[in-house]
Amino acid sequence: MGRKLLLTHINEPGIHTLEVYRQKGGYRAVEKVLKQMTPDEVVEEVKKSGLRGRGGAGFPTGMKWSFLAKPEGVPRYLVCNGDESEPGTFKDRYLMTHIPHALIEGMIVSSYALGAHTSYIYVRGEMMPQIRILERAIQEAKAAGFLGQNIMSSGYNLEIYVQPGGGAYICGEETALLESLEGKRGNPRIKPPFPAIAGLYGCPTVVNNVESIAATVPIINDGGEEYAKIGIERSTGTKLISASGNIKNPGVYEIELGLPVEEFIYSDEYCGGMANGKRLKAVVAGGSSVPILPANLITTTAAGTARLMSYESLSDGGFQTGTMLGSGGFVAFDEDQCIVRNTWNFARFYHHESCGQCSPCREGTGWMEKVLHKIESGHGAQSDIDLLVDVAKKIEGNTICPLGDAAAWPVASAIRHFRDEFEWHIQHPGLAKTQNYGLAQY
Ligand code: L3W
Ligand code: SF4
Repeated sequence: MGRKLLLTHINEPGIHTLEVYRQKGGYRAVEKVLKQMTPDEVVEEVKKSGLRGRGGAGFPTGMKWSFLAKPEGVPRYLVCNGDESEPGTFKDRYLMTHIPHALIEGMIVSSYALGAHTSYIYVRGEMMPQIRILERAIQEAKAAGFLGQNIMSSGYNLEIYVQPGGGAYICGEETALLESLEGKRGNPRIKPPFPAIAGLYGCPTVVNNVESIAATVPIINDGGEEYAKIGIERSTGTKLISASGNIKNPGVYEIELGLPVEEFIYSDEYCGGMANGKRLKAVVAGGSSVPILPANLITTTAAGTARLMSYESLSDGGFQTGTMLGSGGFVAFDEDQCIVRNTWNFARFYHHESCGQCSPCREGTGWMEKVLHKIESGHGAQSDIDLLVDVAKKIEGNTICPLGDAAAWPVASAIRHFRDEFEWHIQHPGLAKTQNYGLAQY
């Protein structure tokens, strides 16, 4: 059994309540930081842990915290990004639903480390049950003296507010989220300046994912060095993976980083193998924003070694043969799934969610959706494949925020690895409407 740090007590009846959470050792990290540690010592511990952002980019959390500007007399903010909208990703919702105090405790620890006295949890607007659960957890924590004025007689004050999201995927991009939190349309800002310098209301702000913030609790309880012993290379600790698609056991799993991908897919402890005796065809390992890989490349790296669930191993070989851990949205496709249709589905999503500020993304996502639909519906031409590659290339790296890249990579990688299937669709327009290409021709 892999080690669990976040989901250890997930099956404990009543763990969503303060009472049971405390019985299981909850709020020890708050006591420890407020009574025994300075804010800088907390930052140092998180740096030692090697924790990397769990929302998708994998940026070192301790380093992000140490970038926070501290001008005299200017408030600093911690904003938790709970806008989880990445297709294939549902681990933050799981954590907030079942063990909300893990997030609230992490918010207190992190806010203290950053010197924030007002912090926000921005939760995807559709997640009303989770918003209510968090509000209840905040009330409980406040009644128990873990929030408010002079927490545990430490002189530290903190209020946490839950803000329902604006209803768009782009509001999960950190600067769009800050715009939305300020009451404006969620349009991404140009970076730099990064939020650490000019964030919410122009003040220094750290934006961290739900899972990253919750991870600070075991880091403080056990120490950063202990946390760093788990995992592999620069991928330390555990990671929540949302597993879905044609597997036997879809769900949220906590893995030790470094677990072989093959074991994750086929072990009964995790996905349990492919459903209905089908064969694996492809995997999207980190949510819809990352390159798709065929079965052989998801289990083996460019160097011929076993591919591991880690930031480094999943991206081994770059975008030619690798993908990304991203937000840990692991979607497995079996031999019956149509790659062209799936790619069109993703493209439709990104076109719909593009905020429209930059031309390559606004126009390019629209073109990709149209051309993919043309191929999928049996009206494609051979030249459409190169057109798609060309449009994807023109988007990549030329936009304000990562949504442009996120729209381009799935298309470019699907064509790179499954070009035959796109060609087959074009050459068999009648068949393509009713049959899938399957694995037969590989
Ligand atoms: C100060 C510097 N701060 C970087 C900070 C920056 C941000 C973090 C990472 O996109 C990815 C995206 C999606 N001074 C700094 C600095 N920072 N340099 O570090 O920044 P960045 O730009 O690498 O990424 P990002 O804008 O945070 C996130 C991918 O995640 N993704 C999306 C997932 C969506 C969800 C969801 O729905 N919950 O997780 C999945 O793969 O494509 O590449 O904080 O400020 N010099
Ligand atoms: Fe908006 Fe797309 Fe530009 Fe991001 S890349 S700012 S979503 S138009």
